Amino acid sequence: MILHHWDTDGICSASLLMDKYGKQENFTPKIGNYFLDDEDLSALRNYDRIIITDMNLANARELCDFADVTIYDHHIAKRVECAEHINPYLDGKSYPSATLVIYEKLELPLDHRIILGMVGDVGKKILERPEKEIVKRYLKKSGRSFEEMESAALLLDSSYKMFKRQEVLDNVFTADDLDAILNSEKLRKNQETLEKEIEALVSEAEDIGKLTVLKMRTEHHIISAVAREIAWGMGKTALVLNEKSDRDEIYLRSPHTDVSKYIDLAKSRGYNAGGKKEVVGVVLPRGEGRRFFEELREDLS
Ligand SMILES: [Mn+2]
Repeated sequence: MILHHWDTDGICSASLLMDKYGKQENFTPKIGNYFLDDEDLSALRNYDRIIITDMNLANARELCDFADVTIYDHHIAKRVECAEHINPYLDGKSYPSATLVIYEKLELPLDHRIILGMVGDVGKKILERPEKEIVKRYLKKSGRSFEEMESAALLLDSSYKMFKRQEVLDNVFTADDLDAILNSEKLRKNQETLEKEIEALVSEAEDIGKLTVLKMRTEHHIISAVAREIAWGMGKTALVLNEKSDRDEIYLRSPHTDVSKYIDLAKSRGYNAGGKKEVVGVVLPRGEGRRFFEELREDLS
């Protein structure tokens, strides 16, 4: 059983692992959950061998109660002692993708999946990192363009953005064929729907001086894409609230200011929060988003 993240890097990592460990069943936590809930755990209880990739699951240890666990990852993480834990971060090394960890560790041939993992996770910025040499080597060898890599990563990411968990799982079995990704009718349809929706939402954003704010309601997993469009398009800090049927989400992105202190503020309120210097993502119980959104708006104004 291979348990993986729902994004391009997770899909490509699972596909690479199947080359090594054989075709097998795969699983992803519910989209948006960085942990296994009770339903997930009981579904996994039938497996005595589980490989986790591209996810730092809060409760991975629980799998060791019934399975041999191996982890291939690149996130900031603490060592899971009961598992075979392969993550260069544990030795202080930062890798742009889990696909690159797997590529090196298992000495696999270089193909598009290794590149897609990196492009999916870090985008164009990969061309400013030392790993750009690997990207260039692949593009030269294959005759493909960097733009094709970007398109394929967006297409694979469209499944989780549309909240299609089964489609994410299915994508693992076509990810070894780059043309199958690029020509997939269903993925293209997803992408079209998402682009239209993002464009419509971005046009609703309100410019209030130092800040651009947006309150929206969508079930799709696009808050980060919407905030990025607003922040980069307007050149201002973007603050976005999404009120979903089961939870509220807040996303803050600044093109120039360090906003990471708001991660701790959100955590101190008991909310789920994460991010980096320039981005903050917060998940709140349904109905609690508005108050925190107004507080952030005031503080940032
Ligand atoms: Mn990743």
